[in-house]
Amino acid sequence: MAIGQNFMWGGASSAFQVEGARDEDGRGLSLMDLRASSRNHKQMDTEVSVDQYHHLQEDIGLMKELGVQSYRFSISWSRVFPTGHTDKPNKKGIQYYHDLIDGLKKVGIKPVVTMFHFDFPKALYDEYAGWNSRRAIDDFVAYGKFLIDEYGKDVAHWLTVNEQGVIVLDSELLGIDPKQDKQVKFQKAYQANLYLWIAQAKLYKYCHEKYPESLIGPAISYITTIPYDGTSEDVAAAKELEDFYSFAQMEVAIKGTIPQYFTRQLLNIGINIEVTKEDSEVLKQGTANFLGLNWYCTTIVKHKPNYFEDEFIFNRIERKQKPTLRYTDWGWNDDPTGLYYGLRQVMDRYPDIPLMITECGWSEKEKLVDGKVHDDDRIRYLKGHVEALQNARKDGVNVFSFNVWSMFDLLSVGDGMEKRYGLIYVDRTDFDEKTLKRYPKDSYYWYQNFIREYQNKS
Ligand code: BGP
Repeated sequence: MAIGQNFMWGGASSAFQVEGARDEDGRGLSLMDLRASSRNHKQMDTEVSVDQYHHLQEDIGLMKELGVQSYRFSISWSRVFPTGHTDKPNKKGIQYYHDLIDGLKKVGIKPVVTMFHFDFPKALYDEYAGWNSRRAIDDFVAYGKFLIDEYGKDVAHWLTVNEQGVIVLDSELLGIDPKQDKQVKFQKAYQANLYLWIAQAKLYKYCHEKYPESLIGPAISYITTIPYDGTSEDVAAAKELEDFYSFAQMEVAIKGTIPQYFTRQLLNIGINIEVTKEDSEVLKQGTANFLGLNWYCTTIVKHKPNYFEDEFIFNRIERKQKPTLRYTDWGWNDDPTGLYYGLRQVMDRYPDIPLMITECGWSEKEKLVDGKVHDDDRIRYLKGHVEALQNARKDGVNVFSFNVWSMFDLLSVGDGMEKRYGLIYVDRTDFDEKTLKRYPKDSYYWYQNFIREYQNKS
């Protein structure tokens, strides 16, 4: 694809982070709702969130005005199937996503649809402990096949699972008690990791058979990992962490085999994953034909003195900051060259696989003043990253879409409404729903102008 041709500039969100309407129209609860209600007061308020459910047409209108070509969102499994099982569909839930997809189509925006973005149905968790059981594979596959059958004629880009690397490390997302013994926790989490891989392989295969033209793959948390200084130990540590955390996920999706470095890393800490012959066959037979990359910042690592001991990679490094880089209040840096370098690395490994940036963004604590938000730091971050992406394309990287995280202010997974990412401000705080009115920030107008100019040039 030549530069400029059919490129999709867009924005992203996920169901529990924007929809609200938690208890409406027959929706069932998810594990994210439980996590939310275990927090103080209304922080992480999935009950209302930023209420996209009731602002759908207005939000689509704002995206149309912005001039984007894609909107990445996720489907809430428990809105479509409140019990998690496909034999009990929720008509209103199914209709909501038809309305969203049709609404986008009408204004020329392509839907990029995530099947599972952290929000596992509570009912299935109560039944058999969710991803901690092999039974989750069949239920997820049935749900995913339903989505492909129901929406597939209007959806050309599917993302199966969002950030599996994060799900496995944040055991609450798997319903595993975070206070449990570390060894037990990791054993369960990495076994669940296998079940997630198997389920996705089955869906890749199904989608290729049913819609050979469509693209389907995972949304990987890709953290480009940089050595702190020039020592070979730091270079090796950076490679090992990046391989274990990000590339192992890509390898399984694209090649259908579990890399030895991944298995060895787990064996080092006494974790042995049960992989049957049949599992290996399933992984081989179903592979992704594109990759979504959630890319925010680089991680800069320094090795610890015990570097060559048989220890988990996470314990053998420390994360460092570079004074030359800007950081958000949450310690995420602005390092666009890291994106360029990361994309080059992915191209080296998978030259034939099209890539999409499924998330990329800058967080701030923000206040509305006279109906405006002057988010210059976000503009600077985005400018740098779209430029890095274009440089990667000039060098032959087949990246065909960039989706800003996030289109609207939404519930941050870690920090509720305090940590804002949106191009569009939503008038609410953690503890006060306020008016929920939408206000385009300065970055919205910057992006609008950028997209226009890009189109005029190409
Ligand atoms: C990714 C998730 C998103 C989003 C983002 C920012 O891990 O896919 O859902 O939230 O990171 O993270 P946070 O909200 O913790 O700042």
